[in-house]
Amino acid sequence: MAALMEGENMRSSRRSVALVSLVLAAATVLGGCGDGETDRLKAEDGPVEGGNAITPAKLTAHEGREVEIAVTNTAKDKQHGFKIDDFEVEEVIDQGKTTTVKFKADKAGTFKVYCHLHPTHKPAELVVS
Ligand SMILES: [Cu+2]
Repeated sequence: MAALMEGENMRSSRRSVALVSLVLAAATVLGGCGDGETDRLKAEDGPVEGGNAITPAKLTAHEGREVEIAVTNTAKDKQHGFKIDDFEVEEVIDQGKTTTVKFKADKAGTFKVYCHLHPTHKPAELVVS
């Protein structure tokens, strides 16, 4: 019985060592590349006064960075889309849910951010500079 338990402890401590090495290796890789910065943004997609809109109307990001936009569909009754052609972003978000889209802002400019499900849904713009 004692021997069994000892064996179990050995195994779990070896597993911890392996886990720590893995975390250290990951930290080294991530810390090693200088352009690993991420712009984290939030947007809402759904009903506003007079219709539907993606807000804020202007989202900004830095050229060359990874971008994460947490998009919340604020509608109670239907799905909305979130699309940015230039960065191949296309999502359909269920009502009340938040989806995080990720892409690399690898070019500068002003890009249309829109709902591809509803043509009258007011778009926003993404400015990368
Ligand atoms: Cu929509």
